[in-house]
Amino acid sequence: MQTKTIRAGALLPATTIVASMMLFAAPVQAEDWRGWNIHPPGYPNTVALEAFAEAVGEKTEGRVTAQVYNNAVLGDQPDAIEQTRSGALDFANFNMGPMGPIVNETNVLSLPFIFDSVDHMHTVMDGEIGDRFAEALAEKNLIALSWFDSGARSLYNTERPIHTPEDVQGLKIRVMNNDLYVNMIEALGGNATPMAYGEVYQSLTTGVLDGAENNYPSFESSNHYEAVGYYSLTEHLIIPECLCIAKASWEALSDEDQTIIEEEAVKASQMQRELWVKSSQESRQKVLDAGVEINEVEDKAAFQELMQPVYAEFIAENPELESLIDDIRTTE
Ligand code: BDP
Repeated sequence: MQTKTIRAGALLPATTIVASMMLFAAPVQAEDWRGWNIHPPGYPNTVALEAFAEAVGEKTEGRVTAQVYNNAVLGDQPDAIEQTRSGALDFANFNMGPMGPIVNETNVLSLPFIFDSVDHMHTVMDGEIGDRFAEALAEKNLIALSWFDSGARSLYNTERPIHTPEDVQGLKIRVMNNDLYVNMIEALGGNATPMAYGEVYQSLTTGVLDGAENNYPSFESSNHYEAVGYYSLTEHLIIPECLCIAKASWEALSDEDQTIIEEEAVKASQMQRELWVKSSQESRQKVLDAGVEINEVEDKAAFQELMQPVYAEFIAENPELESLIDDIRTTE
């Protein structure tokens, strides 16, 4: 391409050459990136995303300026995933739960009790298996540059502490947008209601819902803890989140800027994970102080046992993903 332009230029009058040189010398138009975030200011993910945005502006010397829009003001999560896939949004922090309906492989991360612990999840996602998920996301136009923590999700409700699956019987529980979670709650005998995050608080206070499930920081920052009395440590889901860039925005970058942005995304995830630990402790204390009863679940195996049909159905529908499940389970 370049050789051709130069050769054609050799035949052009001098004035045209000067004019086109000026064009080349003109500063490259800065990219103004818009980033989606579901969380409020001060939340670990928000702090890390804002630090990322600031560092991107500085390190690219303004070639990319990025702004984070908090509290899902740019749309709820399934909608924001589509907007980022199409390039209408440039970057986002997405949970892999609502990603399942779009990137089928990521459903594996929504299988209850797939990870033994948050450490196990980190080992898996930071290794070769994490790269496989990133490839699957890239096929759907999402460039996952790093993985954020989202702790372990536990059930909470207005009615009673949950010690055994029987305690879930008949409870109306909100879940994120993914059929796997509907199957999960139904396998425990509850009634699952998929609902946007922003609508849950009101539904808890009006009795449309009896409960929901989430990690400590979200349970607290969403104010759901004000509406329910019991938080039971079922820890049934450990779902990673990505810092994702729209493929179109990514491909518009120079190699140099891609390197800068990737480095900053990795730094952001390190920061987010550190903040996460502290924030989880603080949120736990805050909800305790507010009078929420927190209980350990002694017999988690009883819950895990009931997940067998959920796994069986998933594997029957997605036989090609069975080896991925095995690879996660056998990663230490
Ligand atoms: C939070 C996740 C967020 C989800 C939310 C939910 O960080 O991405 O949208 O839970 O339950 O923990 O919808």
